[in-house]
Amino acid sequence: MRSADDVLLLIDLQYDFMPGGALAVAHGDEVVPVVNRLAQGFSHVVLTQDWHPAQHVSFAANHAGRQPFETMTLPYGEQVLWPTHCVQGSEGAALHSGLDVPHARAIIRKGHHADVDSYSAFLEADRKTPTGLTGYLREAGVKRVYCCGLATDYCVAWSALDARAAGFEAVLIEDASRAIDLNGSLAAAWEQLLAAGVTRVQSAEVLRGLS
Ligand code: VGL
Ligand code: ZN
Repeated sequence: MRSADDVLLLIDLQYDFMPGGALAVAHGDEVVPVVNRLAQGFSHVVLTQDWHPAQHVSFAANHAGRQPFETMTLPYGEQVLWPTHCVQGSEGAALHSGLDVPHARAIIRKGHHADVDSYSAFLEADRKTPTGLTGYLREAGVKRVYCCGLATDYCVAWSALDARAAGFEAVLIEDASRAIDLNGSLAAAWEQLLAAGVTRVQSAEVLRGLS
């Protein structure tokens, strides 16, 4: 079992990011058994849920004439316009029923402000509004955050980068994550992650206690 210094952060394991979902990540469902195994080794597990109001600014459908996967400039910067996904309370926003993490302590819902997106579990896309996760983890004595889930190049990467920025050690478990990979976003994300000091590991190393 991992020490109380460590948390496993399971990101956005929701139906809309699974094959057949509104914003499907290829092979996204393959991570479910992997994260279930990982979770057995952590006493502290936290989940996130992407959790948007129907009128959310990141939805292409809310911008006349715009298509999914185009980008648009918003007051806080560039925003990819996504298919409508993870609408609060919808089936697509529900966590995958194959997740086996009954001991998870908290679920952080993010992207709930209609006018700001939040890929990160720590800080919204305006780069100013905290979700509260930093304070929660600090109070719980966490030093190291193991990140995995969906999608590697968006919510997992941004969360790992913000974990580092908040002063935690950050580890991204590559094979417990899958990417969207839009216009080279996966390679760009890894470049940023490694430059920021995020450690790239495989689940087998974590399970063997080597990482
Ligand atoms: C995500 C795009 C939009 C993610 C969430 O979970 O990576 N990506 N909303
Ligand atoms: Zn979203």
